[in-house]
Amino acid sequence: MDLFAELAREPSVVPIDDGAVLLAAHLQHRDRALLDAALAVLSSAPARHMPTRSGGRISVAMSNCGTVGWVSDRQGYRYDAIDPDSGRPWPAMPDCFLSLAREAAQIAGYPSFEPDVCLINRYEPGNRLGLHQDLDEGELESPIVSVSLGLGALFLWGGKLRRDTARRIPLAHGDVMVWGGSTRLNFHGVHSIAAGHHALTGACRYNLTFRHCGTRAA
Ligand SMILES: O=C(O)CCC(=O)C(=O)O
Ligand SMILES: [Mn+2]
Repeated sequence: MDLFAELAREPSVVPIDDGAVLLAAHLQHRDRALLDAALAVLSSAPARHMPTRSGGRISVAMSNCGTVGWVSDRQGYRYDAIDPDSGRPWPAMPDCFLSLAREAAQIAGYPSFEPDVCLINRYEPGNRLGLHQDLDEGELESPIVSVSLGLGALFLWGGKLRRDTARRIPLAHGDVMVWGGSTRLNFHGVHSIAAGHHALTGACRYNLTFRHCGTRAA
């Protein structure tokens, strides 16, 4: 799909589940500024394949901005105010990230969302994210706001239990998924990314996942 075809997509709000909506084609002309801001963050805190407790590496390359960042290592998952690769605080959250996340949450019915962390995921073809719950945050009242840039993806939207059948929801450049309330802890994931080229991002997909972590950082 070329850039002009994508810009021609009409924004729409698609109900997905109780508390979960897809803001399709929501970014419109803001995509380049968001991508530039993400790349600026990554130039000071490069995306990396974080180690896992079991000794492997996460398939998706990740980094963060905000007052804390989500990290994985041999000790497990947690939020930390310091980037373990640099020993420095994570880069500040860019203003255009904050305003977009607040706006998307508001449209989805979460008017007081104040993200303090944005996890930046960089997917290359073949990268995937297995079914998981976002449950490392200090409070679970706030929603998750998840922005897609670049190559398309099949988002797996599961249920309360890992074994629940997951729907496959196609996500395109400019789409924003928001979930919270009674589905805040639903299992979700991303199917292996297909090869392709995107006019703005080349052969990759970026995902910005905004969360409110609160006081649980180490
Ligand atoms: O890449 C996505 O669309 C989802 C990312 C996600 O679920 C996460 O980072 O926890
Ligand atoms: Mn997640």
